[in-house]
Amino acid sequence: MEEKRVICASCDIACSVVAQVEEGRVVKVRSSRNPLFRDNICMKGIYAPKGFAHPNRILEPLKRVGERGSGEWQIVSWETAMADIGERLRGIIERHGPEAWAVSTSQWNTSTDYGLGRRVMNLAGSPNWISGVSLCAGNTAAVNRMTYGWFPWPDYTQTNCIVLFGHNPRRHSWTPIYNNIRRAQKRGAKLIVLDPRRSENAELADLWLPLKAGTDAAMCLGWLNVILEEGLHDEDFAARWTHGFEAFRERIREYPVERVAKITGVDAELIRKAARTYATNGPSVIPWTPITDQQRNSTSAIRLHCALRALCGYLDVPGGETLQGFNPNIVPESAIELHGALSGAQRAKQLGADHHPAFTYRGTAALKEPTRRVWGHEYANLITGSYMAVPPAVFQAMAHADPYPVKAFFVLGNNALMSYANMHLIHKAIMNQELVVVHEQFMTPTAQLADYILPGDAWTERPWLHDAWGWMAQVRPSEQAMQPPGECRSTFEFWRLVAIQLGLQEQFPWASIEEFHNYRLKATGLTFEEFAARYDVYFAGTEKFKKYEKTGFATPTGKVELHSTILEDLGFNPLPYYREEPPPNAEFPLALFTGVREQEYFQTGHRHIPELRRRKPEPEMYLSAATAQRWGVEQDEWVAVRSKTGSVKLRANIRDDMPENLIRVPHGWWKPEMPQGVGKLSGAWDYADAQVCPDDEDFLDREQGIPHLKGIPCRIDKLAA
Ligand SMILES: Nc1nc2c(c(=O)[nH]1)N[C@H]1C(S)=C(S)[C@@H](COP(=O)(O)OP(=O)(O)OC[C@H]3O[C@@H](n4cnc5c(=O)[nH]c(N)nc54)[C@H](O)[C@@H]3O)O[C@H]1N2
Ligand SMILES: Nc1nc2c(c(=O)[nH]1)N[C@H]1C(S)=C(S)[C@@H](COP(=O)(O)OP(=O)(O)OC[C@H]3O[C@@H](n4cnc5c(=O)[nH]c(N)nc54)[C@H](O)[C@@H]3O)O[C@H]1N2
Ligand code: SF4
Ligand SMILES: [Mo]
Repeated sequence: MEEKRVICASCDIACSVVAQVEEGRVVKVRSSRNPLFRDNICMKGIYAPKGFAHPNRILEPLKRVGERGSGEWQIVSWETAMADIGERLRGIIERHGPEAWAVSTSQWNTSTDYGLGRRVMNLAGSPNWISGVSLCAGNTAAVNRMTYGWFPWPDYTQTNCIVLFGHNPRRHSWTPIYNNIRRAQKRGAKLIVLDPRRSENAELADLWLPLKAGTDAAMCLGWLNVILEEGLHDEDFAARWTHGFEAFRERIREYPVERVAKITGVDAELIRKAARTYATNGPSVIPWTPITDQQRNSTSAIRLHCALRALCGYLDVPGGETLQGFNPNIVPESAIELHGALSGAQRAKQLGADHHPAFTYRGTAALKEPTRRVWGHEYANLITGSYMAVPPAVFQAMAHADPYPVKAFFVLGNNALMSYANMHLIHKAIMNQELVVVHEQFMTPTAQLADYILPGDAWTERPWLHDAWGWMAQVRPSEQAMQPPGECRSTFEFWRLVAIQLGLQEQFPWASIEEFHNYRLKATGLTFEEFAARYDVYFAGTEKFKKYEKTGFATPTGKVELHSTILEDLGFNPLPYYREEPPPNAEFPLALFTGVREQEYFQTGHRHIPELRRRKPEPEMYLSAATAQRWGVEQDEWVAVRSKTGSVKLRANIRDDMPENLIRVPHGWWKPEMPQGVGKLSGAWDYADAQVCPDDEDFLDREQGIPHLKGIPCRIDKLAA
């Protein structure tokens, strides 16, 4: 038996693990013996080889032969598929301009396409790239950059206090973060959890603040009110290193604790106690949380997290939150992407940038010079969350040619139909395309609507360099453990072939993925093979703390922008604020949130793996006993949860961790065993939460245009037997 050191990509947290190989196939995945990674593995990683060897795996390129979504496919070669795709894409670009080509990718691609997709799009002239990272980490990275020029990583090893805004890592959900938190607690670090539900982490916390869903920004305003009024902040830092402190303080005065208690539903004294603990028991950390990525006050909430870190003196100090910069010995994805190649005229066409610019080219333009000054590159695309188009605007253009037509849609490692808000619009958008290309491992509901499905390889089947999402200055190698089955090929290969079709070979000079990795590692003097043999993890030797004392922050003012000059220039409120919820509504008196990730699956994936599916066969809504009683819902009864945009069928699970009038809707359910094709989509029309998530302006964050998934008005309807 042979062993290979690989990086798991069965979720997006990227554990370093070991693959055991017999007769050219991975038979088992176990945890690494390196003490840094030893405890990091979950059931999804363990069952990954079964998932990849499953008969549902797509092994050959498929060309649609019937109507779109008819489920009639013909097997073709990669060469035939790519020639036809190339010809049709060139035609669409000729007729409608390169902006008529949109691409949607996911977290997977932050680790597996290395920025090559953006490179090809930028060279071809399309600014319309979207991704799940607009709802998860990427947008937080972009808003952090707007405030202090980089996205910090918490120093779990030395922190004294961890604050989780909703975020709830468990043994089988983002295991490395779960382990980091538990180790810190064992050392004596305090844990503060803000969650409407008594979550697993709330159970283990020193303080639990059961706030109303969607009110995180208001809570932060309350904390800052306590901290500034009681003088618990770092005055020296505020004076020397922040821009707009006095105006910010005035804004904070508008949110006395009593007002915040009313908005959030949390006792005023508990709010004070938590704020004091954060400010005086430091260094404290607020690890990035997807919860505030998915709210209509997202930009304010994220900026308030930034302000808390900065004003309490926790930025770039041991035990606080570190601004690590680029690893100087590897070519960063931000440089591979060649954003400079996209003309000003094409940038200006980026969809959504006029109304919701925060993470678009327009919103990030003012960071170019400061980023070069401080971090040595003009573009810093951390977690690929900057320079994106706005998803709802892209779907609008695809469905209604508004403001111009988008006619080609490429989807890589992403179940786009189900992974944004308003599935009805996304469905219409996809049906209205001339060319839909999906690079996938499985016949997802999105793939069922494609013209071409190209079979993707898996993380055990390719050599890979993980650059920590550009977030930390570390690089980890992942060895290829086996050959991909059938005709499965990597995203690298996909983009190489697209580049050839668009006549861009010169700017895509790498014939193989190894050559490309060697190019990225050149400054280390090692080839990928040598690098992988030598390192489990490679840290860059940059200065560790308070680098800003030498360079300033990478913002237009060189300071932490509590008052954002960027937002001001874009015509938005430069100070954080709280936008009140719409008043309760007689038709939809309950609220729902999507989330509480399933420990057995990653997002919309993995339901085909029997060992995992047995553990959680059906999509479950959670509700409290009192809410169930009021709505006449029995345990295990199937009901419809309806919002103004649609409804989903779910099995009721009455739980004592749920507060009243709040419903949990699970994300991403479809059943691979159910009938495929238009109108059915393997149960996506029954279960997919994207149907109940609205995307009208009331439910979009103003600055970013991302949808509100935490606190959507809804009701419960009985299902006919
Ligand atoms: N409505 C709604 N939308 C959401 C969310 C929500 O709660 N509700 N959550 C948001 C969040 S937090 C996230 S992270 C995103 C996640 O959105 P995505 O990143 O799109 O995640 P998945 O749903 O897992 O879809 C990934 C797809 O890639 C395929 N795949 C896996 N590995 C590979 C590979 O190596 N190569 C290729 N070619 N394909 C691969 C899988 O089979 C799967 O179909 O969704 C966001 N969107
Ligand atoms: N096994 C497994 N692990 C995963 C994933 C998976 O699909 N499966 N997905 C991964 C991904 S991409 C992500 S983004 C993370 C997400 O993982 P988490 O960050 O843990 O998010 P959730 O599990 O969706 O919800 C966490 C908590 O948020 C609370 N909550 C709901 N609404 C609000 C609100 O408005 N404010 C606050 N403060 N809390 C609220 C819920 O009650 C819940 O307890 O999980 C990752 N880990
Ligand atoms: S938490 Fe599980 S699925 Fe995610 S990377 Fe680690 S082993 Fe893989
Ligand atoms: Mo996520």
